[in-house]
Amino acid sequence: MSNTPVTVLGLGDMGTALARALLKAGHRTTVWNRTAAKAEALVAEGALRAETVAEAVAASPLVVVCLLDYDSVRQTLDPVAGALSGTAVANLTSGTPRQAREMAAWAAERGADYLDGGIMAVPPMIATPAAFVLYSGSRSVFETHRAALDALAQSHYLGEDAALAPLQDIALLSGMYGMFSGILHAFALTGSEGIKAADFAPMLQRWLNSMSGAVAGFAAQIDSGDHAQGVVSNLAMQAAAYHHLLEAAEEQGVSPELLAPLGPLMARRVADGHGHEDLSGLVHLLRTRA
Ligand code: FVH
Repeated sequence: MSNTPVTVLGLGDMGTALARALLKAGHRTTVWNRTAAKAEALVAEGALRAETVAEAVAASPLVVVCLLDYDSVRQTLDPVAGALSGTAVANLTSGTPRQAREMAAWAAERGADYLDGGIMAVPPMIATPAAFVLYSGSRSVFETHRAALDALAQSHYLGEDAALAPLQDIALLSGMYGMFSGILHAFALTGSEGIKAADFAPMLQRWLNSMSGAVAGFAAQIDSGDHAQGVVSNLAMQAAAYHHLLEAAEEQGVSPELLAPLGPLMARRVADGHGHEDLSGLVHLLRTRA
């Protein structure tokens, strides 16, 4: 169904970008926000303002929720729970896999069709080719409302378990923050000798681009369980070299706190007899739940 009427609950930076994308794609877009003034710009662009959550939910078959966290989602939806039967709820609020499963159960008890989503974009990226959204939960909501969802970003449906989208969203963000940690440490280190960040940045970017090629190799080793497969730089060598990173930080007066946790993990894995393998074997030390 194209041009389905859509309601957007939550007009923070992200909710506003989502509502604007829906308007631009020609959807009748009803908006609600706790602080009503945030709806004004969108209303000027053609959105319909709902005075209450109940009015907003009644306005459209698809309700996109983009609030701060799952507590605010429950605070917003609890009072209208009785009116959700038959409504498709696409909750794009960030949360954990457990929260998504609980929200899906809560929605099912009220007869609502629930789709969870993880937005892999910042607001200016919405409705550009760079943005994608991970979805999990009701396949029927995803398929029925695909056109509206595609107006926001490229859509990826991961499966019926509502936890799948937040799990992979958080995994992607974890990878990102690991990379950001290394970037910040690298700039602190070069800055300790007065090298301007802008001068070092192109080399850092080149190195990270080339090292991102390791992702596929690690994945093959993790899936096969053979961490020695195709190893180029073995763990024993890397553990010894990693010590230099921590020592250099100390010598240069840079805190090693963003880098430090990896050192003991490498040492443990080498001590356990895996020095000939690759770094990918560290996943066994991270998985504390069988
Ligand atoms: N912005 C980003 O870069 C990221 C990208 C990836 C996905 N996240 C997640 O999207 C959710 C919303 O993020 P946001 O950027 O829109 O956040 P804010 O601009 O801070 O707006 C928060 C909205 O939530 C409303 N709100 C907060 N608490 C309550 C509550 N108890 N009851 C009802 N509404 C509530 C708030 O309303 P108001 O303060 O304007 O009245 C805003 O509408 C989020 O999960 C990100 O992690 C964004």
